[in-house]
Amino acid sequence: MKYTLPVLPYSYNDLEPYIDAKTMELHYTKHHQAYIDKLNAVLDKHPDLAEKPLEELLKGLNALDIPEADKTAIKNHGGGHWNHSFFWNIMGPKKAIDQKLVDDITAAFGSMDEFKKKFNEAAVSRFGSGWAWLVRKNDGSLDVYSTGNQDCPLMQNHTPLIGLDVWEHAYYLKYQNKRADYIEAWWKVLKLI
Ligand code: MN3
Repeated sequence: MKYTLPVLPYSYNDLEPYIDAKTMELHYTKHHQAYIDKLNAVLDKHPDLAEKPLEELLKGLNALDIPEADKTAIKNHGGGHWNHSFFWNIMGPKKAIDQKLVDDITAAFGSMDEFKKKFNEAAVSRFGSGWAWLVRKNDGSLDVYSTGNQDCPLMQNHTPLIGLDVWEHAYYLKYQNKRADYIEAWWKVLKLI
C-alpha cells in the first residue's frame, strides 16, 4: 500500500486571511507530500509493515524489529503524514462545533479561556519545530503539551483531539517570526471549538 495525499477538504484560499493561500498550497503539496514520499520509501524496505495501519505503526514504534534508522524515518515521516492529515481536517472556513469536546474542555480546564491560555503557552514555548496538542489519555483525562519535530501523541498512546503545527513552514510567509500572531489567528480556523 502506498500512501498518498489525502483530499484537502477546502481550497487553498478558504482559510484566508488567517492562513494565506500560498502557505496552504506549499504546506500541503510540498511539505506534506515530502513526508509521504519518505514514508513510502522506508516502507518499501519493509513490505510487512506497509500492510499495517499507520496508527498501529506509530503506537508500536519501539517494538518494531527493524534498523534504528528506519524506525526514525517512520517516526518522522509517518508522524508527519499522520499529523498533517489530522491538521487539515480540524480546520475549515466554517465552524463545525463539537459540543462534546467543548464540554469536556470546559470540565477539564475550568473554562475555554483557561484551556486556550494553556494551549497557547505550549505552542509558543516549543523551542524549534513541533506541535501543540490537546490529547485524551488512556484514563479519559485531557492534557495539553507540545511535542518536538513530527512526534505524534499516538506514540505515547494518547489520542490527539486538537493539534497545531508550529513549524516555521506553517506560518513564516505571512507571520515571519511572529509565531504568537499565527497561533492567535489559527483559533479562527479551528472549526471544532
Ligand atoms: Mn507542517
